[in-house]
This record gives sequence, C-alpha cells and structure tokens, in this order.
Amino acid sequence: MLEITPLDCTLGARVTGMPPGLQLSGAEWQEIEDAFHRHAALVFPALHLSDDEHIAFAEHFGAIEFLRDGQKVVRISNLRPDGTVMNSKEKRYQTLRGNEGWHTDSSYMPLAAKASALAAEIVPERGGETELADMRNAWDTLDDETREQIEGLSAYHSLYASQAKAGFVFKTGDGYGYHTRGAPLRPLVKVHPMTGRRSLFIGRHAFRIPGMEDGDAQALLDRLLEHACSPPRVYTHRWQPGDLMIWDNRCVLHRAGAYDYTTPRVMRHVRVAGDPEHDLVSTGRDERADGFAPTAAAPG
Ligand SMILES: O=C(O)CCC(=O)C(=O)O
Ligand SMILES: [Fe+2]
Repeated sequence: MLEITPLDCTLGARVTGMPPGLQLSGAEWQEIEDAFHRHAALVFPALHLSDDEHIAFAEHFGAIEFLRDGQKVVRISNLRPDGTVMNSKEKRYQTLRGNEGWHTDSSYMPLAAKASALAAEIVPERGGETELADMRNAWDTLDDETREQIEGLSAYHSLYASQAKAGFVFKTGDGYGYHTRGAPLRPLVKVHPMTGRRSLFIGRHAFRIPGMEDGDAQALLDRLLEHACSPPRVYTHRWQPGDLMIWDNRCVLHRAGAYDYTTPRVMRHVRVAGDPEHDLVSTGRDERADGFAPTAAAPG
C-alpha cells in the first residue's frame, strides 16, 4: 500500500510502500503524479533501484533529457572512472562545487528541465545532503511591491556565468550549454502548466536582466534568492544509500551540500525533459558582452 506523507516543509512528501520492481497499477502511478504536482517533490526512502529501473521511474514523468555523453543516466560523483577522487583543478570537480549554489536544472539550455530524479549510491559520513526550496511559496510570500517590480522581468541563464560567479571561469566547451552570448532569456515568474501556480524562477544560473544595470540586476536576484531559500520553504535530505528523490524543476530550486571531497560520494541522476510548449525559450542575443567577469568569489 502506497503511503504519502507530507514533509515538515511547504514542499515535499515521503512515499513508502513502493512494491519491488515498480509494479504499480495505473491508478497508483496517477496517485504519485498527483502527489508530485501537489507537493513539488517526492522522497522515496530505501528504494534501491537499478539504473534501468531509475530510468523507467523517471519516464513516468515525461521524456528523458539526454545528459553528458548522450546518456540517460549519469553519476554525479567526485570519483574518476578509475575510482580515485578528483582534485580541485578538474572541471567535473568544479561543477560539483558549483552545484552547491541554488539552481534549477538545465535553465541554461533552450529547453529547461521538467524534473530531476536523484538517487544515492555512496554517501559521505557527514555533509553531502541535498536541499530543496519551494519557489511557489517564495512567490506567495513576496511583498506586493516586489511582485509588481519583477512581473514582466526576465533574466539570462548561463552555466558559464554561474560557474564564474562561483569562482570557476570556464572556457567555451568546458561546460554544458551556452556561453553568456546566446544564453536563454527566461521570465522571473513562471506559471506551472499543470497547477497554474506562480513561482519564482531564479537560481545561480540567472545573471543579467535586460533593462537593468548588471549590478542592480544581480542585487535583485540575490535578494530574491535569499528570501526564496529560507525556512519554512527549505527541505534538507540526509541521504541513505538507495534513497531516491524527484523534484519539479519548474517550481523548486535545489543545491548540493558540501562534504569532505577527499571521501567518495556517488549519486545517480536522471533528468526529465521540459515540455517545449512551456519550457522552451529562444536563446537571447546579448550584445553587451561575450565573456563574463566574475563579481564574487563565493561559491553559489
Ligand atoms: O549532488 C547533489 O546533491 C545535487 C546535484 C544536482 O545539482 C543535481 O542532481 O541536479
Ligand atoms: Fe542540479
């Protein structure tokens, strides 16, 4: 019997009673989908899926987005293929550290992601949690003046800009997606296609707002992020191997928690592609700059 229990947070629910091999009826999958839309994130403790089951699980939420090397499933890990730990000069390591900043997946691509399903394989003794923040509640609790100010504004999103802000300057080809020139331009307020709820669509990849000075834009984005990612809107998941969590990237920000990067952490990630009707934007043409000058050295 499926049991769906809301978390002590404005988002999220814990789901238990999943049968082995994901043998659920159509009605039970519907129950899970409804809970996903109501709670924006679901946690499945000790599910212990195989790679193929993880992909099959995610496919219930939509088509899979192809990731690094055209894969449907990737490891987000500080281990190299030979099992040794990465050093801080490696781009993959720098991407992991970048993930410690609040973000929504693939917002720097023309088609932003719908959902991400993350599972734990090897977890460190301390740290390495994943945090989620509820952007629906962030919008609901904004003051009227700020709402009026931002309704109608858009920001460019770039992985290169966010990595630079975190202190890691990537050259073209070092990362995934677009450089600052040609970065997708996305409204700061997103209406959820299923629930109709508004949410803040921000995060570390957002970096420039047409019509505003860059410094003012970053200050506004920082202020919104600080409000958005505060209690009671934040859930911190302390992983056990085998846990799986899925969140709705259209209305949830997430970030990875730091840990001792000399010890292994292996997570498995499958991303559900956005819906072209709602999550696709044309790439903007920002003529002001081709590169991105980092303005802050702090991670995130
Ligand atoms: O490693 C984590 O906890 C989160 C990584 C991440 O950003 C993701 O899975 O999209
Ligand atoms: Fe992510």
